[in-house]
Amino acid sequence: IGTTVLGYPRIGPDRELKRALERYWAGRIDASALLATGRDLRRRTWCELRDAGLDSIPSNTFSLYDHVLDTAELFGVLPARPGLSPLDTYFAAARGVQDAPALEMTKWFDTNYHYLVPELGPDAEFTLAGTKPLDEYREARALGIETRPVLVGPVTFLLLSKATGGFAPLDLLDALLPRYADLLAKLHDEGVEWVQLDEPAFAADRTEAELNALIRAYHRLGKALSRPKLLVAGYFGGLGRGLGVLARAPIDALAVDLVTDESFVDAVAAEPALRDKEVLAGVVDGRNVWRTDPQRALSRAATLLGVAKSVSVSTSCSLLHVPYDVSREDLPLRLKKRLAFARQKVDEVVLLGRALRGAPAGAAVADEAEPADAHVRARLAALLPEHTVRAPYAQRAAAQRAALGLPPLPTTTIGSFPQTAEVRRARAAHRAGTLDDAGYADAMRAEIERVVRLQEDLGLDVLVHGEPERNDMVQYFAEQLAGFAATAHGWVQSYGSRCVRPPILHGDVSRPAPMTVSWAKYAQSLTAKPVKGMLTGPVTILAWSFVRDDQPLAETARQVALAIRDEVHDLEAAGIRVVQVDEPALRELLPLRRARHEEYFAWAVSAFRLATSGIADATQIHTHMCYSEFGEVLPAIDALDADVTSIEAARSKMEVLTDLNAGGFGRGVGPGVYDIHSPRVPSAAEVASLLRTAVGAVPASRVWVNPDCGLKTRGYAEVEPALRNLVAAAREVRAELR
Ligand code: THG
Ligand code: ZN
Repeated sequence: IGTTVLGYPRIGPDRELKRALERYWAGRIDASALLATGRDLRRRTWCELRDAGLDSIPSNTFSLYDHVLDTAELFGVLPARPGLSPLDTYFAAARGVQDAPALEMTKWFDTNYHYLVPELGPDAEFTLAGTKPLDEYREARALGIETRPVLVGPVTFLLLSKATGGFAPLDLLDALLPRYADLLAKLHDEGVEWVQLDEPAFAADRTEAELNALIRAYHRLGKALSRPKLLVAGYFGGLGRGLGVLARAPIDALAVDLVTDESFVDAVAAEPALRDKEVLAGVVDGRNVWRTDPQRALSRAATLLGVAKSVSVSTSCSLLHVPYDVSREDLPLRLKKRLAFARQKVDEVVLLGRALRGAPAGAAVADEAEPADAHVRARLAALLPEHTVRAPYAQRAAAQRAALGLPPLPTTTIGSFPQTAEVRRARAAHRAGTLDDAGYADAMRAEIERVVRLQEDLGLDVLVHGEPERNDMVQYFAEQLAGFAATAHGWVQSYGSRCVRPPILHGDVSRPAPMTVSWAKYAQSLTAKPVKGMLTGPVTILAWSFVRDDQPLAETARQVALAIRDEVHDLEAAGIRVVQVDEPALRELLPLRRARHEEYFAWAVSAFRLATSGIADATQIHTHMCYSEFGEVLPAIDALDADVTSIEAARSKMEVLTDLNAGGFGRGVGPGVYDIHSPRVPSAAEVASLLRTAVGAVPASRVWVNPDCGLKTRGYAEVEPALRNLVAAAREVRAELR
């Protein structure tokens, strides 16, 4: 198969796809213009990969929204929408339409990419309904480029799906496999030589039944009479027992991730059944932005020579998770020389592939490591266990009751208020240099005042400043912390047309100056009610950045935690009595293998506690979690020792409370009672009913009343009445408590 990459970014180097999608949804361009943008992006990608000298070029890695959604469409299991075109039926599943909500969205393994969760009923009927892999193969061939169609493998596809109604998705495997076989036959007839089937689900712990499904699937597909050669890719970690299964399966090649878990290379080298397989050694990290050390990568790949029929070089996973091209970035040269984005990683793969066949390898990465910050190192070295411990909760709770004087069932919001066009304009003008610092500060203060007055008028108990000055909850802090760099074009797809620009954490982290204090202090000056200071926690800052890989994550987490701790202390000194430190990504960084959980929890929890201790008992620490199922991390949430935890629960109807209780969680909790992901305004009666459930599950003295997430993406037309209803509901249930 030769040198290749497992996938490539698809949003466009200048987010061309994002723009085309959003214009199409707004009715400003038609379907043919949207599809033309997609075609153009695919052509540019294939030509680029060919010109770079890869031996095998992937296709079907493009998607108009999401590749799992594409797979559901391909096999005919999207909800039908009579009256809509196939394209709009696809988008209806992704985004919802009037009266029909979108499919659920969730994190793609431990990445910051989100996929759509296919829903399969017990009598789901798979059909080979689509032709996308075939169409894209033909499209490339018309350009004179032979490609390798990439598909989500059948077992991973089912494991990522949701079964509706008392059965496991894997029960449908035997119904699905014939359709994959049909597709393989069609591709074979078309002249396709290789197909790639992705099975990243086996980088996580899997049951006996799931491993058996993997055996069955690849026995069935491998034995198919008419098929291209099969490459199965397992990534985001070592394959555990899946390795032996795939090595023994009648497939032709296996792609392994030799980056995420370095010890996996030994398991692969010790697998005798690989001798009749081609192996793609994933030695170029597909998820991070650091240049590959050619000597280390080569020696890893070379370990497999003689073990497999042939060995070639690839990325550890799809390059979907990194930006396009570092050469466009204006960054300090010393840093830039150490970086490789997707385009550069392709060159690395080509060079390493040649070196593996005897050509001279590139020079070892000789670049200067970042100089250590002696002050940061000394502070870390001086930390003691007591720096992560606060007084017992009961003592803190009493001090906070006295200091804050809040009613029972206190009301608050998660932090951000709607970002009006005016606010965005002011931020953009400031960035562009057409609005000076003073003018910008005036605009922000005006917005903060408006938001504070509104909250007083609504009757909320703990106020926020509304965060008009922030773009993204990680980027905002990264821009102000030493040790981080920001990119100009480094967009990475988060879901559909939405992107993030993860900052690059490249050196020792410290906080040169307060980051949020002036805004919080200004907001507090406008009201007698407590204003919450709003910060992002160390785990989430790491999760949503590209992080240096030359020291343990735990060490980097402690540096970030110290910087946040400095900010917490300055907020307290400035008279802020409540500080919220958000950790929405606590679940996301949870390792895929259970054996690694304990170690993760230890450093993640201790980083949060380091950031939030050393303050007065009366200073109240809040945290907020969203975007995930929290079952597996409940013990860690408890261990954070925050005084109040607000958590996404509006859609799961307060189930999380029962879980928290079962886990012995004994502090304040704010189950979200208003689903901000929907434009619907909940009635006061509806919120009151959720609150009654909450006070039934948790002692009323510990229940807080809040929406389930920040309000940044909503409009005031919905937010104002919704918050009014939320306050009314709190008052109603409060009255019932007496
Ligand atoms: N920040 C970061 N990662 C995240 C989130 C975040 N991952 C999880 C979740 N939140 C993902 N959600 C979103 C929601 C909206 C957008 C991106 C991710 C979004 N992005 C703008 C866009 O694509 O137009 C760009 C924003 C910008 O200008 O920076 O709307 O909150 N890091
Ligand atoms: Zn949230």
